Amino acid sequence: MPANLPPQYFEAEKRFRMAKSSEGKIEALEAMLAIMPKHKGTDKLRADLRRKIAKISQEAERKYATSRTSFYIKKEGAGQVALVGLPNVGKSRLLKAATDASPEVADYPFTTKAPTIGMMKFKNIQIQLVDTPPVASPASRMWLNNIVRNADLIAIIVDLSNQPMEQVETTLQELENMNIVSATSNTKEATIGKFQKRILIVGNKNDLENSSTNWSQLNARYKAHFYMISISAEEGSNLEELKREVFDALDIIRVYTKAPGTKPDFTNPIILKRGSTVKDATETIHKDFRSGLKYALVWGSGKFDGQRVGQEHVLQDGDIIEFHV
Ligand SMILES: Nc1nc2c(ncn2[C@@H]2O[C@H](COP(=O)(O)OP(=O)(O)O)[C@@H](O)[C@H]2O)c(=O)[nH]1
Ligand SMILES: [Mg+2]
Repeated sequence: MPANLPPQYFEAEKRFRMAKSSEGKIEALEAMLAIMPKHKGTDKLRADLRRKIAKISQEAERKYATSRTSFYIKKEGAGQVALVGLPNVGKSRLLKAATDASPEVADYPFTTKAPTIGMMKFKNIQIQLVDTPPVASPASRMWLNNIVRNADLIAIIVDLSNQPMEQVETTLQELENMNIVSATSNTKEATIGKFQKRILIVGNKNDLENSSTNWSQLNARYKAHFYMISISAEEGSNLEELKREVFDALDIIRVYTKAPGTKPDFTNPIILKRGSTVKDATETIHKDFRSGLKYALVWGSGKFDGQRVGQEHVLQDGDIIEFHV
C-alpha cells in the first residue's frame, strides 16, 4: 500500500464497500482510480482497480442480458402486432391514433421501461399492438428480439418523407440479424434456424411533402413481398385501411357459433387461422366435443345456408356454425 494517499481516496473506498448496486461500486472504484497518483509504486494497485471495474461491469451486463431474454409480452385479442422501425418514424403516434393506449410520442429511452401495448378495435375483434424500442440501437436489440419473435405480425413503420427505402432496408437488415425472415417471400424454401414472420410495411406521414412520390417508389419495390399501406398517424388518415390490412396479414378468420334454435352471438367470434376446418373449430371450443360431434351446419361458406358439413369442411371469415353432438 503506497503511502500519502489523500483522504478522498479512503472516502471513495468506503463508498465502494458500502455500495449495493454495480453502478455504485463502479462509480466508487473509478473515483479511487482517478484520485490515485500515477507512479511506479501505484502501478499494481491501479491495475487491480481496473480489473475490478471490468469484472463488475461484465457481471452487470450479463445479468441485464438474461433478465431481458426472458422478456415477452402476453398475447391478448385476435393477434399480436409488433410495431418496429427507426426512431421518430411515428410508431408511438400510430399506437396512440389506432388504439386506446396513450404512449409518449417521443423516443424510447435506454431503460427497462415496458413497451407500450394497445388494443386496436377492428370490426368486432381486438388486435394487440406493441410499440417497441427503435431498431439499430444496440441497447434495445435483446429486448426487441423477444418481441418480434413472439409477434404474429411485424409492422415495419417508415417515415415517407425521408428516404423510406433506406429505412426499410435498415430495418429488414436488423430483423435478419435477429434471424427473422419474411414469410411472404421464399416461402417454398426451407429456412432452418430462421423465424418466418409476415411483414406489413406502413408508410407513415403521408401528409408530408414528397411522401406520395416516395410511396409510389416504395410500393413498386416491395409490394410483391410484403403487405403495404400508406397512412398519416398524425391526421388519422387511412387508419381503417390499415386495420383491414393488419387483419388480412394476420391471416385469421372469425367464426360464430350457435346452438340449435338460437341466434348466433356476433359479439364474440372465435378466431382461427385461415384454412381452418370444422374440426379445428370444435377443438378450439372444446377438446371433448370433437369425438361427440355428429355433424355441423354452416351458414356462409356452405353451398346454401344451414348446409350440413363434415369435419374437413374449410371455414371462411364470417361463417356461422352450429354443432350437432
Ligand atoms: N407530419 C406527421 N408527423 C408525424 C406523423 N406521425 C408521427 N409524427 C411526428 O413524428 C415524431 C415522432 O413520432 P413518434 O411517434 O414519437 O415516433 P417513434 O419514435 O417512432 O415512436 C413526432 O413529432 C410526431 O408528432 C404523421 O403521420 N405525420
Ligand atoms: Mg416511440
